[in-house]
Amino acid sequence: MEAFAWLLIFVGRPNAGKSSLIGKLTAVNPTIGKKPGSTRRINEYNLSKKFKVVDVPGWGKVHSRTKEFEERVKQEIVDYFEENSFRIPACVLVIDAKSLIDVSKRLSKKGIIPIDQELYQFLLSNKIKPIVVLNKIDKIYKHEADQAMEYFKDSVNFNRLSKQLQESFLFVSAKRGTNLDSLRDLIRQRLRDGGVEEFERYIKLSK
Ligand SMILES: Nc1nc2c(ncn2[C@@H]2O[C@H](COP(=O)(O)OP(=O)(O)OP(=O)(O)O)[C@@H](O)[C@H]2O)c(=O)[nH]1
Ligand SMILES: [Mg+2]
Repeated sequence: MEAFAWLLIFVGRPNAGKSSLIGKLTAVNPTIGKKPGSTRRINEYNLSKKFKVVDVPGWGKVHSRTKEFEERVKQEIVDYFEENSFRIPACVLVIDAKSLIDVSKRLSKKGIIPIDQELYQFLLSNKIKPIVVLNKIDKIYKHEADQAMEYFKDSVNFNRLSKQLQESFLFVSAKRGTNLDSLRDLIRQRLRDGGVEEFERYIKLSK
């Protein structure tokens, strides 16, 4: 049987920058790609014998892939979280700030719950306290980033969240390195809260 390990997970839509952030914050180098769908399966990387960082494929539509592929990936992710939620002290929901507004507004007009919000609720329902990062802020103006953040917070009923969850939303740029120290600190805080502070040292800005 596989030895027990704690998990730090990065999830989000295709192309949001999950693999890039893992590359910046840990010693592992996952595949990064220009096109959505670069990460094809759930990849677990050992940071130590008892601690892994998990790079998850994008949740949602990838143009070059079939509907069946998308559904299979979603099911794998759902199963993975349901099986492992008890050993996930920290989980980062990565959102592409630029596409958030475009996509979300279009969908919510049609009465469809946008994917990033759906994912957030899904994580909460699995007793996970997500850290939300709006990534790629180097690509947009500050007022657009603020607007995207407000929009996201509204759609997940920010005011009703616990104080700890409310303090777990931040802007970052994996590309420029903006605010990655704050992200690192939040992840470390979650590890401390989960009683696994011995793994804090694996979360550092190494590149
Ligand atoms: N401008 C900009 N580009 C970024 C940033 N973070 C990631 N990217 C780029 O976005 C693209 C996707 O990055 P990945 O890290 O592969 O994204 P992912 O979420 O792992 O994607 P999938 O595995 O396909 O779900 C790459 O071209 C990255 O270089 C950022 O902060 N700013
Ligand atoms: Mg990836």
